[in-house]
Amino acid sequence: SQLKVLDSGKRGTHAPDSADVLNSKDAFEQSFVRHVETTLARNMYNCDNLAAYQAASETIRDGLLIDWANTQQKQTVQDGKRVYYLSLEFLMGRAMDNALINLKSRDNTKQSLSELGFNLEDVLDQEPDAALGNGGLGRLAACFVDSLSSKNYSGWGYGLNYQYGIFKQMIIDGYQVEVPDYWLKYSNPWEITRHEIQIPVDFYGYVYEDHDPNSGVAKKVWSGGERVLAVAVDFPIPGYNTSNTNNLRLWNAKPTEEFDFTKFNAGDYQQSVNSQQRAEAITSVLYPNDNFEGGKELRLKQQYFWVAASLHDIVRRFKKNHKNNWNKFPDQVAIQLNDTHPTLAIVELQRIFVDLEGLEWSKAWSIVTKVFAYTNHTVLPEALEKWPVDLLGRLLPRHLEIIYDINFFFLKDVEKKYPGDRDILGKVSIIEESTPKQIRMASLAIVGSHKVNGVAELHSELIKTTIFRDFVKVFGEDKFTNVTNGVTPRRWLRQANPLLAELIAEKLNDPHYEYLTNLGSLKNLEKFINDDDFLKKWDSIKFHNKRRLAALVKEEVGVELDPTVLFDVQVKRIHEYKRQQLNIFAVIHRYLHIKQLLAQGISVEEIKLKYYISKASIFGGKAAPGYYMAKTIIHLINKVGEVVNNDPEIGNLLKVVFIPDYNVSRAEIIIPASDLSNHISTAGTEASGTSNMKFALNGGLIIGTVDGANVEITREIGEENIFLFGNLAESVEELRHKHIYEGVQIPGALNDVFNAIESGQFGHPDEYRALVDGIRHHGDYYLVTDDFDLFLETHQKLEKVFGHHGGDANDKDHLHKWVKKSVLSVANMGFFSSDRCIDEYAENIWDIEPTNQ
Ligand code: T68
Repeated sequence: SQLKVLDSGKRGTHAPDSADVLNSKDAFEQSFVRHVETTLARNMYNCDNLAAYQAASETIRDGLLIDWANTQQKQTVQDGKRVYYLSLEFLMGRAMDNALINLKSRDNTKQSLSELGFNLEDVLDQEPDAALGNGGLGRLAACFVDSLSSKNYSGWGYGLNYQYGIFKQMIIDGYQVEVPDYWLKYSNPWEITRHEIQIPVDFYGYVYEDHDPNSGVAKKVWSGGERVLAVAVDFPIPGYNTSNTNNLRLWNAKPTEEFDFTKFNAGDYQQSVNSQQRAEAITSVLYPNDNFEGGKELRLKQQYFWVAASLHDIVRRFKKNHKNNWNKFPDQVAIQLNDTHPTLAIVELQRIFVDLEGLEWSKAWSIVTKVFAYTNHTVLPEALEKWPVDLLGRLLPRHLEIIYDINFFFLKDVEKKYPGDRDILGKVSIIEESTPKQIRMASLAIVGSHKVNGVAELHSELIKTTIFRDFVKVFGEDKFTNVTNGVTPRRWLRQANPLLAELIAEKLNDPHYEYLTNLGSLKNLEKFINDDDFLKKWDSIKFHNKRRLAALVKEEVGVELDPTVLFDVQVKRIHEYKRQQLNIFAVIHRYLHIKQLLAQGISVEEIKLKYYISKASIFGGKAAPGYYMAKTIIHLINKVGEVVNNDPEIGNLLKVVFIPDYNVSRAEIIIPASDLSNHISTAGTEASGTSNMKFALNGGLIIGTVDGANVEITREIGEENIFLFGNLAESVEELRHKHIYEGVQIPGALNDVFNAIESGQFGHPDEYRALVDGIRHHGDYYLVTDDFDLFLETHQKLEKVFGHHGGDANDKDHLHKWVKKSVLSVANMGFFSSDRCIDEYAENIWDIEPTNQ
């Protein structure tokens, strides 16, 4: 059928109108063939799936670029306020299916490709993930740009175009092995390099004072020592059901043409080229730490490079329309800081105003603080950014002076409010008087912003009473607010779970899927809660999705999962605070108990009826390469899997798998297939969590602690539809204290688990020494012992609800207990759309309104 195109005279005709490629099969096919022949320089006879992906995405991109250009023009003419979302991570995943869905071009493309002899799913599967992020924070940024476009806001993302995204994870002998992710192996059809947009960024050097020859006024001049160019690379972000197409601008670092002639003339050609080569290193690799700060110089260089380029771009754009009418700047520009990573933007804008534009300090500062707002994503002390003063002073000497000045004026105000209170001055100072002295980036971000927000209610309350307590005293409560996270239903429902999205559209009588931008309408699903036919359909979609996941597991892990058993999932970055160890310890306990029952002569059938339903425990997630304890947890999960899965007595009663290389496209398969997912962080440690929302939106139930957004999910869907357990955040401090002063009490069930681990059942016990001893002898900081029995009890309870339906869709008990909870969850998840979230930012923080379309 590939020949059909060649026969039907589609070659050699003039280029089709780019907009038509989205809606007309003829136009798509013509463009596709043209891209195969010209862009790829291949021909239709040797066009494989990869080439088909490339030609198809070039074709879709052509369609996309028209909307993109029109949007940029319209926004420039309307000249309204724009928000800039500064994030060091954008975890976009694949672009093609998302573009097809948002542009409503999926059917046309599927049919066209089929006529050309290709299967859309296979073609989509060729695309590498754009994995320029670690976890929740990076994926949140990706959901936000989708919502900004879909809700017709004028909003750009700014970030870095890493050549290497988060590493690929392989599991070898049960250990994590990191492989570089060179995602740009083939040219990336979704990025447009703007060679004409090049912004010089300086590092190092020194500061001197210059005097205006006329006025004699002193002025600071920074003479940089190393110059790198920031080259813009743009990614169009299509909105759903709208032509509004915003821009995501990621920077590439390139050498300047400047050349070290002193070295060259001294005969050292190699050296003079070397320093130039170093430039590219700045945007070469994403730091693979989630909720941890390593304090590396190159990381600080990345931050300043990105922030300087973005701000100069923003200021340049402002000046085009408004010259130096700086009073208007806050009416035109809002900048959101995604965590403290872009905090230097505050300092850079102050420097631009004072040093380059000649504004008076306090005038400049009053503009700066109207522009910025800061989002906090963690209370974990090891994740709070601090930079040594001497490192920052060497890399950015002028910026260090400005930070000191900001701190000086700020502390003067604090002193006025709390005369003679040395204690509070030390606590809120931007400079930590430690050895070495450090700059507290969160303090700087708070002082330079007009709003500070947490990402779920509990978290936003916690930051006010713990890490930012003293700033609340200084600035008052109103500066601190909450915006509960959300996720985009386009990717996390329509794209990941097309069958469920379709059933919902049918039930809501919404053939154009308008509920995807109005997620509150899911509420109408409640009307069908007593419709057995509907419940059966609902359950059979889950079953279908479980088979899809089972096929992935078979392919990747070699283990056969029975899709009728409970799929019990925990996929997220591996971190002690997220407590994958609690989960795997409970799995070991279950295995040991089953073995004990079998040894007593109780049959598998009897165990299934009286003790445990059949289940598969499914894990996935990456550990930071330097995080030993997280890697130990991965190893234990894999070793337990080896033992359990190869135990001939166990059969489908229990399986344990670790899916390697958890990423966005794997999440799209795993999440819709979950019956139950784990969100079991130590209370008060998980700021929000966003996968909890994705699972619930796909009809999976949650077992979780009273932490992060679990609290609001419970409020929305009802406490009878979620399985909460564990100690509360308010008890954590006291329990930790007790562990230290009275010793850790190991519950009997957990002790059995530890004994089994120490007997060598899962490999040499030394492998797990740190993990077990951390609990037994080093204070059990994450309260595994306190929550272990509660976790087991909650499992007993929920497994009764799930029942033994064994995939039998006629099991009324399962249908009426579990599946109803599933439907009620989905029906009440409307609040967690990132559209709602973006509307809240727009109204309460950015003061912007949607553009006219
Ligand atoms: C996550 N943070 C929070 N950090 O842990 C999660 N950290 O609760 C929340 O839902 C999510 O942010 C969105 O708000 C992260 O993902 C990082 O990845 C990170 C990256 C670099 C440095 C520190």
